[in-house]
Order: sequence, then C-alpha cells, then structure tokens
Amino acid sequence: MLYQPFLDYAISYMNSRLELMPYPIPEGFESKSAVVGKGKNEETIVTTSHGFATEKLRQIRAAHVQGGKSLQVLNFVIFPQLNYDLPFFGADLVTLPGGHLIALDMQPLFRDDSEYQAKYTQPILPIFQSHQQHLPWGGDFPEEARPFFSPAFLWTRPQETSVVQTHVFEAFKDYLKAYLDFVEQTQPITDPQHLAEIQAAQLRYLRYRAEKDPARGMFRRFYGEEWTEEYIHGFLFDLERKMALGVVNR
Ligand code: DBV
Repeated sequence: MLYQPFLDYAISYMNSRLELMPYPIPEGFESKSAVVGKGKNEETIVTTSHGFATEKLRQIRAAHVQGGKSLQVLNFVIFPQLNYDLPFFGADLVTLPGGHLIALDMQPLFRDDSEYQAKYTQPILPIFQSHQQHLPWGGDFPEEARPFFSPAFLWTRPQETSVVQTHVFEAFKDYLKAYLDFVEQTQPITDPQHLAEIQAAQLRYLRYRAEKDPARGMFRRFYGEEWTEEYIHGFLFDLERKMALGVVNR
C-alpha cells in the first residue's frame, strides 16, 4: 500500500508527457501470489508487474510487491532505447520488517566521463541537494555497485513511514520530472562508435543488475527458483533476451 501512490503517480505523470505504449509482460508474470507464514503470521504476498515503452524508452517497468505492512517493494526502472545516451531511471523503494531502504538515481552510462556528467548529472545535483537534507545518506552499500550510481544518488534509510510518504515521494516526483525533461530534449545518436559504447554500457549495467538483484532471495523464497530466474531474465532485466530475439533498436 505504501508505494501504490508512487506507482499511480508515475503512470499518470508519464501518460501526461509521453506516448506510452504497452510493454509485453510474459504470461504468468503479470501477477503472482504466494501464501507464507502460519497461523497469525500468515500473509499473502502479491507481486504485480507493469510495463510500458515509448519511441525513446525501450522498457519502462515496475515490480510491485505487497505483503502487508512490513513487506512493501516498488522497483521501478526505465531503460532507454540503445540509440540514445540517456541514463537509466532507477527507483528501489523497499520496506522490510527492519525498516525502509530507498535508492533513487539516474544511473549513468558513462560515470567518469565529464561531458556526460555535465549533461546528465550536473542538472540534477540541485534537486539531489534539496532532498538530501531531509534524507541523509543511508550508509553502507555494495562497493561493486558504485560505478553504476551517479553523484546524485539518493540513498537513505528513513525510520519513519511518514518520511517515505512525504520527502521520499517529493524526491521521486522531482527525479521523474527531471528525467522526462532529459527524455524530451535528447536526440538520437548515430555515430557507430558511440552506439557501440552505449550498447556495451547498457549490457554492463543490465548484467550487473540481473546477477546481483537483491530481491532474488526474497522471490525464490516466495515463488521458487524457476519462476524467479525467469522473472529476472525474462522481464526485470530482459535486454539480452530481447537482443537475441532481434527486437531491440540499434
Ligand atoms: N531490487 C531490485 C529489484 C527488486 C529489488 C528488481 C523487484 O533491483 C528489491 C525487486 N532491493 C530490493 C530488496 C532489497 C533491496 C536492497 C527486496 C532488500 C534486500 C534484503 O535486505 O534482503 C539498490 N537495493 C537494495 C540495496 C541496494 C539497492 C544498494 C541494499 C543491498 C545490500 O545491502 O546488499 N538499486 C539497488 C542496486 C542497484 C540499484 C544494488 C544497482 C545498480 O539500482
């Protein structure tokens, strides 16, 4: 329930600015439920998937896990088409029994390229700074994930649910707006060398996310290994599959 307003907002805001087309969700993955726990602790865990595409955005997808007050997850990622140099939009909004964990970023294709930073990171730093004062740095996160985050990575672990409903929601809206501004302005890349670099960067990101998906353990416990691996490679992080099918613009 906590993240439903985020999802509703994102879809209606994107609808107001983009020509959204449906993105196919493989059969059996639109909605999946499992009952876990016994007696008083019994809980139904429902995971729903949402997918869209536009001319510039290859896949806009969300996975929404709802399992009562102490298990709510919204993982929302936008993967641009391979002929644009746009960053990825990534939101990982996670509520577990231990508390909330929020990751919000525009993840760069080329982290250490100063021209790229000037284009896609500098403009969001003021937004980052305005929210960071309410959403302090969340501490440890995997060192190997660092290359994939921008300097505007909002990473925080709020104690209070009300902080998620207010400050995190505002940050989410601002990041999404800034991202759609980038999308609006961006022009297709045609230089073959540049296109090859973009493809390599997209694959690097994708392989990392699929391999290290922090939700893998949770999904396996609820829905089993086979369903989980198919969900990860066939929907959540599907670029390699789609490239193999020859359905990716290049
Ligand atoms: N994370 C996903 C997908 C999820 C998901 C597809 C559909 O990439 C949920 C669900 N993230 C999820 C869950 C947890 C996290 C944690 C359930 C909690 C795992 C647990 O504690 O059991 C950002 N997400 C995290 C963590 C980080 C991120 C850093 C903490 C992991 C840790 O401490 O080990 N988002 C995550 C990440 C990238 C990103 C690593 C990399 C580019 O964009």
